[in-house]
Amino acid sequence: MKRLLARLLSLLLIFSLAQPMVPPAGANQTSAKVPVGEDFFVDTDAYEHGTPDGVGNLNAIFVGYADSFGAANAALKFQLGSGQVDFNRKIQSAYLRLFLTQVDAFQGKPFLDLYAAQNDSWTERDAVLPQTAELIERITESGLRQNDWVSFDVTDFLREQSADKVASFVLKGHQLPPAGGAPRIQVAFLDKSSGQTEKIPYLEITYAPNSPPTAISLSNDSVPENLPADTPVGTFNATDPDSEDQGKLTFELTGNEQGAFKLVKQRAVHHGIV
Ligand SMILES: [Ca+2]
Ligand SMILES: [Ca+2]
Repeated sequence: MKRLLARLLSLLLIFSLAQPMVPPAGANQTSAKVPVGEDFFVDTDAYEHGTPDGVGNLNAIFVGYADSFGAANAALKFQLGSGQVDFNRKIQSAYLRLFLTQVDAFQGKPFLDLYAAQNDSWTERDAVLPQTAELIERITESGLRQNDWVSFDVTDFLREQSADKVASFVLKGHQLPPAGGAPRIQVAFLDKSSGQTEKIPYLEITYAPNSPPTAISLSNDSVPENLPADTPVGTFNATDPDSEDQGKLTFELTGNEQGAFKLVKQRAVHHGIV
């Protein structure tokens, strides 16, 4: 009787110490910052590396309408593979951020339209705008300030890039001048060729917090004495609130120095059998 009690206590101890393990891959990292990989703009000409913006910055990308150059439109591409973004985790939010070095509102009000692009095969060297897909967001003049960041919510589009792991965007402003005058209604931000790494476009991705597993249970936690070795005792079960961890929980036994119990069939599923 005493031995049985001791064994039961031992089993309870093991149960209390058996912890479901979650995959460690980048689990502690709450966000990722991805700098732009390709960027250019076109107006009457094409600018792989940008151009002077007239307020002290070289390598600027222009978007909008200027009397001397017509409509300027830009494209940006971000590489999301090679450890940049973990698509196995739930992406809570993603923002495209631009630091505006210049905002011109002469004879009109600038705005920025951000479009998705499905074609990722373009290069800044070719400087041909990829075809635009859906309009993701328009930011009007009140949201455009010189020497400040502007942020576009690209969460849904970024989640859709888990297959090809490349995100392409097109930025457009006014395509035609307002009636009369010589308008300059445009913004500028820095091409990656500027080398100003703190101010070039980037994506900021925030992952959903990872919660610990819940509802840990053992189907049976008592066993008669003197049974043959390897007699099954019970089955562990646990659930995890994070969708990316579904089907990936494993268990391990701790506090089992004497080897009285072992886990068999430890699989990358919810079940471990003591
Ligand atoms: Ca460039
Ligand atoms: Ca893509």
